[in-house]
Amino acid sequence: MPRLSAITPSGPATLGNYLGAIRRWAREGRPGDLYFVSDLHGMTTPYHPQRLRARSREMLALLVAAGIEPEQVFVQSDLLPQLGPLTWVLECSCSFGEAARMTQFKEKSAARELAATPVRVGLFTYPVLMAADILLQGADEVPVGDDQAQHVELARALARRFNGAYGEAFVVPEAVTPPAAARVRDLSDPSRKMDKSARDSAGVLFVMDDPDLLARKVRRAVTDGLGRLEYRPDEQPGLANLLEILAACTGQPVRAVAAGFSAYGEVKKAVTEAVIDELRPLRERMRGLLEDTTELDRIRKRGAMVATDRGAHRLATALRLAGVG
Ligand code: AQP
Repeated sequence: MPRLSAITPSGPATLGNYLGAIRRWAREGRPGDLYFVSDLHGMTTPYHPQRLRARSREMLALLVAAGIEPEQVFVQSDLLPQLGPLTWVLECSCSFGEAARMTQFKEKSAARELAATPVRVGLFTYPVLMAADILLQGADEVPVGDDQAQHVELARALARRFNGAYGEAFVVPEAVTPPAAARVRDLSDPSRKMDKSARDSAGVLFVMDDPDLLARKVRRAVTDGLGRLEYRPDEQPGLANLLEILAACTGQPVRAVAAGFSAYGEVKKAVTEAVIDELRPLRERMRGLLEDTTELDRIRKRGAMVATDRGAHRLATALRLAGVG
């Protein structure tokens, strides 16, 4: 049964997105799985339309460049004609209190209120849109981190409620914890994860950064004054992050990687080389796809068609059972 995963084009893709998610999707994905660029989720906080469009294209190119089968990828907004009505049907099954309990909404809306910027209704309702993403495709497994598990729980509750009240329309999905993957941290502040929409990008390695810039960012990575070449994430988080990146790029156990060095400078040099080697072919394939507009448009259209076909009967069933359409 299919698994569904997504990446939001809220900023340029980072090494964290690649090592922690996309590379794994490409290596471990099964034939029926689907991967999408969640551009509609990127509208829940202030954004620039042209930038969103450009980043969505880049993300689509990245998924394909990483080796995911082209017919397994799509851009979320291409499914708007289906997602719109399904989201409405699900919103009419979701209580206000249920949506208001979403921890991510509480945290993000509190942060916006603190900054005196308006909280968008879309930020409140987007977990229902996420339920529509999942239920439309009949995904039964949704690999998510802790921060998204509650949203999958909501999708489960809505699917069960609809099926119970109106008749069987949806597969009840399950949140699955992805196998331990690299958790890449910000090079300037290893207490934070490497984040594509970080305010300060000095410690963020972007997939499309050129080798000189990658080298500069790694050279300036925060370490410590202890001078101990060991893997101790609690005591030496900056060094541990560099060693983890190196381990993820070279496929070696992190402790084995740590044993090979006698100075921090050597670690940084090795990380720089490994990251450049890891990203170079990816960047070249991505650039090729971004330049070949016809090919990328063709991939996008085909992905949208596959996903639309897959969801069509489920939407039709849901609308019929709900007494509309
Ligand atoms: N630093 C990271 N290390 C490992 N994995 C990461 N992921 C994100 N950052 C790291 C994984 O990338 C996938 C897609 O992420 P997302 O678009 O859903 O958003 P996110 O998790 O919120 O990622 P960002 O980069 O931090 O973006 P913004 O700035 O939008 O919040 C997910 O599988 C995620 O685990």
